[in-house]
Amino acid sequence: MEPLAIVDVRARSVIAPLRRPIRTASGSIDASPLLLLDVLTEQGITGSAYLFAYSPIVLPSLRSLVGGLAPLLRGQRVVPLARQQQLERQFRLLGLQGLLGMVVSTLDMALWDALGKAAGQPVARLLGGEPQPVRAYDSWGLVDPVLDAAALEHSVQQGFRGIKIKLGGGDLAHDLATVREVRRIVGDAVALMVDYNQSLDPGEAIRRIRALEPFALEWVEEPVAAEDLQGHAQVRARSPIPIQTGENWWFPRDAERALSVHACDRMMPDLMKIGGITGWLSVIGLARAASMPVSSHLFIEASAHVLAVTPTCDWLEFMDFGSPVLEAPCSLEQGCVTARGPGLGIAWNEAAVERYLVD
Ligand code: SMN
Ligand code: MG
Repeated sequence: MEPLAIVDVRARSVIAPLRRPIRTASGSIDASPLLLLDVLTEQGITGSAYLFAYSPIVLPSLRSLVGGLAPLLRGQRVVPLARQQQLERQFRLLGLQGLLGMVVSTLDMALWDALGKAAGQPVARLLGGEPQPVRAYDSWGLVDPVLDAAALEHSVQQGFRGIKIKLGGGDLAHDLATVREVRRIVGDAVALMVDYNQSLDPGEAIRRIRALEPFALEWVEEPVAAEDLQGHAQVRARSPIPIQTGENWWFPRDAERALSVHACDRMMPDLMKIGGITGWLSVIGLARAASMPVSSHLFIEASAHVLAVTPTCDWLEFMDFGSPVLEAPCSLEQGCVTARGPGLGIAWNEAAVERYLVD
C-alpha cells in the first residue's frame, strides 16, 4: 500500500469534566482543557490524538499553532520520523518546546494512530511488540484522608495496584499525617507514590523525604523545580526513597540531560512533551542502557501502547483526561490497562465533543 498522504490537520478545543479536581502544591485544575487533533489523509484514514493544555487560556494559541503547521504538512506522507525531522528543521531557531513542542508531540501521536488504523493493527504491534496488561496506579491530587477515605478505598477495591497522592499543600507535619492515614487506608500491599509537583527546595525536600522513609513509598516525584536537574540530583543522592521525574522533559535531549547528572532513579516522560511516540522510542533506549524503570504520564490510551514496548516498563498513570470525549474509554482490568487498536484506540464521541466544544 502506498504511504498515507496528509490532506489536512484539524484541531478542536474542548473543556471536559474531571472525575475529581486535581489540587496540587503548585495549583489546582478543576476541568480538563483538551485540544483534539485530527490528521486527515487522501486514503480516508483519520489519525487522532489529544493533548492536555493544563490551562484553557492557551487553547486558542494551540489551535492557532495547528493552523500554522497545516500548510507545512499538507501533501506530506504519514511518516512520523520524517515529519518530526521536518518540523525540527523548520523550527531549529525557535526550538521545539512549550506550546509548539506540545503540538508537534501530539501530531506525532496522531500520525502513529493513522498508521495503525491503515494497517488495522494496534500501534504496539507496529512498534514490534503487542498489547499487554500494564499495571496502573490511580493518580490523585492533594487528598483529605478523612473526606476522601471512601473514594481512596474504592480505588483499591477497583483493583488499582498503586495510588499516587500529591503532597506539599502544607508543612511536613501535614504531609506525614496525610501519608500515615492514606497508607492505613490503602494497606501495605498497594504501592503508594507521592508527588510534590516541584514545590520544594532541595534542602526542604531532603528533610521531608527523610521523614517519609517509614512509609515504604514507591517514589517521590518532582520534589524540586522540573528544570532543576542538579537539585534533583542533590536530593536523589541523599534520598532513602526513589526519586521520580520526567513529565516536564522536552524531547529526548532533556531525558539525556537528566540521566547525565543522575537526576532520578525512575523516569516518567510525558508523550505530549517528549516528542510523542517517536520521542518516546528514543528515550526508552536511554532508559534501558541505564536500567531505569519507565512510567507514563497522562495519555492512558497511547501510553498503554508505548509501555507495551518499553523494556524497563514500570507503571501506567491512570489519569483519564480523555475519557469524557472518547467512544471507548480505557478500562482497568485486574489492576492493569491493555492497549487497544486499531491505531491508539482513539475515536471521538462526537456528541460529547459537541457538548464540551469551546471552538
Ligand atoms: C499532574 C498531572 C496533571 C495535572 C497536574 C498534575 C501530576 C501528575 O504532576 O504527575 O499526575
Ligand atoms: Mg507529577
